Amino acid sequence: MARQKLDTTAAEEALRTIDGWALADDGLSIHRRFTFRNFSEAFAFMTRSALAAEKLNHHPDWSNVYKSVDVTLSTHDAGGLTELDFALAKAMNDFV
Ligand code: H2B
Repeated sequence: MARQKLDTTAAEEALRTIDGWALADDGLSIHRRFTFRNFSEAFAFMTRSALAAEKLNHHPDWSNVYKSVDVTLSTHDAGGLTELDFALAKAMNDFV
């Protein structure tokens, strides 16, 4: 999958295809807060997401506090957003 940096227009277009994610002010990343019923569900989501990330060889910047998981996606090698970020965002949405 392309690790080619998307311009802002392409990123905004891709963003419309995934629920719940927002573009950072600098346009270089997307983020979403996932909130679950308890820690166990939050951690199960992280486990599934981690396996999806490994498959894509594309990894989230994230943090977990109790039942919420904050995720930021960006392609560090490209210095911004690529198709990979949107592929991982879609995969994560499917685990909710
Ligand atoms: N994850 C993210 N989010 N951005 C990257 O640029 C990236 C990655 N690069 N996971 C990958 C791994 C790269 O370092 C390896 C060598 O493919």
